[in-house]
Amino acid sequence: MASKSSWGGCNDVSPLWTVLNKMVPPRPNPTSIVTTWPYDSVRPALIESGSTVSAEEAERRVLMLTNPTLGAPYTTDTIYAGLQLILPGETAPAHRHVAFALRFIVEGTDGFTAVDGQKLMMERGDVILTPSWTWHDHGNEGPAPMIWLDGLDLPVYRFLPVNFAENYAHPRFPSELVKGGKSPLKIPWATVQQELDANLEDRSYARYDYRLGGGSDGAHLSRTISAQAERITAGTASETSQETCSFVYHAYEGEGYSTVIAPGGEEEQVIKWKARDTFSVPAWSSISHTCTLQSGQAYLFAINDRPMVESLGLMRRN
Ligand code: 1HN
Repeated sequence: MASKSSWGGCNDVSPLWTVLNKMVPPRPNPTSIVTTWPYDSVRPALIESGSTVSAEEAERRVLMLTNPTLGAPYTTDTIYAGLQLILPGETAPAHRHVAFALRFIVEGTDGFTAVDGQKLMMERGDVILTPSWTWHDHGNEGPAPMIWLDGLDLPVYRFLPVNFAENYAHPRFPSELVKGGKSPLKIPWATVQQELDANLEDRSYARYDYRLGGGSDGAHLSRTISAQAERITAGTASETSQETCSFVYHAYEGEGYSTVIAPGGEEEQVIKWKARDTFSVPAWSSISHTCTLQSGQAYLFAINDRPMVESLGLMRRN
């Protein structure tokens, strides 16, 4: 039973004046905290899960990246992320749900996601979209494990409880390989890196916001969560930014560190990263990325909640 509140002999009322400050704080106050998931720690556990449960049995064999202050499904206050494994020959059966998903491919070849009949092959760095209520299944026709980072808008459905799912009658939804591999539901890494590397000599830092259709004026990848990628030249740091968005960062290539000051916190946290590491950044954190390579570039991918924050008129930045 829910805990009872009462005041002045009246049931189911509670005095606002004792909690007003907490409800209307002097600055944005996310509950989630900066958390890191080094790939060297998560990968062995994920591979172990491969001998514990099959993809078919699990439906989705995923290690969720859970924020310690909130637990599942929270990686940040608004974003869910997890690492999913499909072994050679396995199928993750077809289903559909209201929640939107995007995937960033971390390792493996010849894996696929089929979305409403389009079979999309997965390659490292690709982003694959599963829009709300589209049938989707995954498979691995290659010789090695396929691993990717899932981003979903699941936390949204804790306050808008309208998410639900349906299983397809068969493991696979009928699909056909997409001709030429091109689809609005797949954004290859090469196109993103091309954007980031434009004017490489003039800019030590670049950010690319993923948009539907690829142009700079298209819509975000969904109405809830989207993604961005960043490039940092060796030996340089990005300017510090602070936004009312939260982020799940994933290092694509290179090495470096990010310095983060969470809202209300005085202490700077230094998050060291290299390729395939993941870390969460709460809303309204001050953040700057440094690439510690001797030469070349580091590339970061990040899932963000920009679409929600913008469309609700809540975007603020410094
Ligand atoms: C889901 O459907 C997938 O389709 C991945 O691969 C992760 C986490 C929670 C709920 C549904 C997928 C998920 C999920």
